[in-house]
Amino acid sequence: MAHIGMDLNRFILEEERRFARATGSLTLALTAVETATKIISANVRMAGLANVLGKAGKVNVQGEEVQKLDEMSNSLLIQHLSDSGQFYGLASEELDEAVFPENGAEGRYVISFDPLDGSSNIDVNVNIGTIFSIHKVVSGNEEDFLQEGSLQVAAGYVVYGSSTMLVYSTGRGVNGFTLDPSVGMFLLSHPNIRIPEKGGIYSINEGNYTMWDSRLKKYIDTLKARGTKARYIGSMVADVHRTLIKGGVFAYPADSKNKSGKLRLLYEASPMGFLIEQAGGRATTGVEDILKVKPKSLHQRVPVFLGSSGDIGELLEFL
Ligand code: AHM
Ligand code: MG
Repeated sequence: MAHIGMDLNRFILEEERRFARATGSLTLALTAVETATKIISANVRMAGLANVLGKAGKVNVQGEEVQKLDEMSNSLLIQHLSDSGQFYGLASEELDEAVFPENGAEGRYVISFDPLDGSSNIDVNVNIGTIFSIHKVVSGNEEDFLQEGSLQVAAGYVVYGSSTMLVYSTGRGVNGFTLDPSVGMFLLSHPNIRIPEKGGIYSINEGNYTMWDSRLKKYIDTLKARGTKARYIGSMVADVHRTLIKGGVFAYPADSKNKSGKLRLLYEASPMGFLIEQAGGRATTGVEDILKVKPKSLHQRVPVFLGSSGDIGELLEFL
């Protein structure tokens, strides 16, 4: 039985054991994500120092060239996920095209990920994160990445915040693990996360207000008139993490400049939508459920509205 403090590896193993036909492949796949994100976390914690030490000729104290944190995170994930042999293909927000690792030919899964989301926040010491989404291999080509979000076998994120947390779901609820840096292990800290049915917070970049549709303006004006709290970090992982725990609405809508919004379906909208819905909330483009959108391309963008079911229900009445 899961209990507070249980380590992530044991938790994943026990979850997979419940399936009679489980092969252990998903466990190995998730463990590769865990290992890579632990290393990314260690690098994020060193980021300020690495930048300072790296300023002189971009070489750090060990004489190595200082790599940008988002490039480093991307390389680490590609290396560890490829090495695991569990992934037939990888798609990264940082790469134009999908990668099909040599030793992944027998891999049962494809994974899409945003290696370091919220990268504009790196330099100002604000929370950032990694997001991932896993689907089964069905056709053995790029089409495998273009499956609906509802078909994800697992999705999750790691938030590099005041502590590092890994939150994931395999379709049986959402669980959160906090990294204990003294032993280097993720330990169960937030079992069975449920998003409140109604929250008192809205999260949107209001700098874009003049470019919004009048119906969205009216909705946000209504929340303001009611005295609803506004919180916007500008890192989706951190904003969604807060929404998951405290409830409310997170939105990145389409506007007159960005007709499909900013966030990517595969790397951001779909995995976060999966988690929010697994926790009892709702995720929509304003027109249809995010998890029902059939992706057309790897880097497709969609408008995103997600959060407490009560709040999203009200928002949809305005839209
Ligand atoms: P990134 O993947 O390049 O970091 O961009 C995505 C980020 C999200 O984390 C966040 O929700 C959004 O961009 C913030 O955008 P804006 O600065 O336009 O509000
Ligand atoms: Mg991103």
